[in-house]
Amino acid sequence: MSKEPQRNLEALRARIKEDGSAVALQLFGMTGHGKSSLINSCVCVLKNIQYHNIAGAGRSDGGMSNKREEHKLTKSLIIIDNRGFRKMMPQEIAEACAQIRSLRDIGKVDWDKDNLEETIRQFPLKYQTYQTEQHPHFILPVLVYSGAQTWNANDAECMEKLITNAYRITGIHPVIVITNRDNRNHNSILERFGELGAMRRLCIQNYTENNHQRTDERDQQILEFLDVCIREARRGINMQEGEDPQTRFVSQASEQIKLESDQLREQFRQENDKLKEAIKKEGCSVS
Ligand SMILES: Nc1nc2c(ncn2[C@@H]2O[C@H](COP(=O)(O)OP(=O)(O)OP(=O)(O)O)[C@@H](O)[C@H]2O)c(=O)[nH]1
Ligand SMILES: [Mg+2]
Repeated sequence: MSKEPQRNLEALRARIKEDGSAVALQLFGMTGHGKSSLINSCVCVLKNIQYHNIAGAGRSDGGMSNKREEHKLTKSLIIIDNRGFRKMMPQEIAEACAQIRSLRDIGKVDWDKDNLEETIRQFPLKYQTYQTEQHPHFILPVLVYSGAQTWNANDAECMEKLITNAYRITGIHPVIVITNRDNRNHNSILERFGELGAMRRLCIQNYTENNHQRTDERDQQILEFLDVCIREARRGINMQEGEDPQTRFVSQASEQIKLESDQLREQFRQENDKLKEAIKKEGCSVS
């Protein structure tokens, strides 16, 4: 191989490693779409080391990710694995918003639970971190979708909700990663995300347990993904310049509390309607 492409790869790798912006790449996506594999790929390519399944990608015992787990990529860049969405119900979207708003700890993720209590518990704790130098990294949402999947109307609706919410919170669109680039579906999925307004979209072939032979082409895809993420995060950080981080956090936390309490109210209303219906069937009247 000519030395030129290799030099380009090295330059790209060095640029990413030298960047000092405190950024957390927060992964989202349906279960089994390649989030943990993306982390494995980033670690081995960026550190230029042998592939290891450090993020616990698709184990044969079915034990896929059920928690948020941080992996350090450089001195200032981290990537956070996530539990995969199951159906992208409203609760799952609300929980994703809480993560993007820095209102959740690393650890177990429960998409189905009503988490208003957790938001209220986290609010003062995270608020305090803004009074120290330890305040959270800029969170860049990254949405992972498999190019081997067939796109359907439900997917479109759910993905749009996530993209819109992430944009409202961070001021930038999530970065979209289409995995399984070898699958011929990937181009049409790329277009669908474009129709939803996502600006930064990349197709990659992850390194996996069955296929982790390093190639320059695949290394390049991963490094370009990280480079795009850093540039997008910097854009987001610049947009927030001049805003007081603490005030911004309070406003975001208040929005989250409103979102979760509206959802709870709607849930109670539906349960109440069901109850009234059941009582009516029994022949009693309810006011
Ligand atoms: N061919 C191919 N397989 C992939 C790719 N990415 C992931 N896989 C495979 O897809 C399966 C699921 O990948 P994971 O990385 O565990 O998916 P995940 O999104 O972390 O899943 P959850 O943890 O359940 O949310 C594994 O068997 C991977 O080897 C890819 O780009 N190409
Ligand atoms: Mg996983």
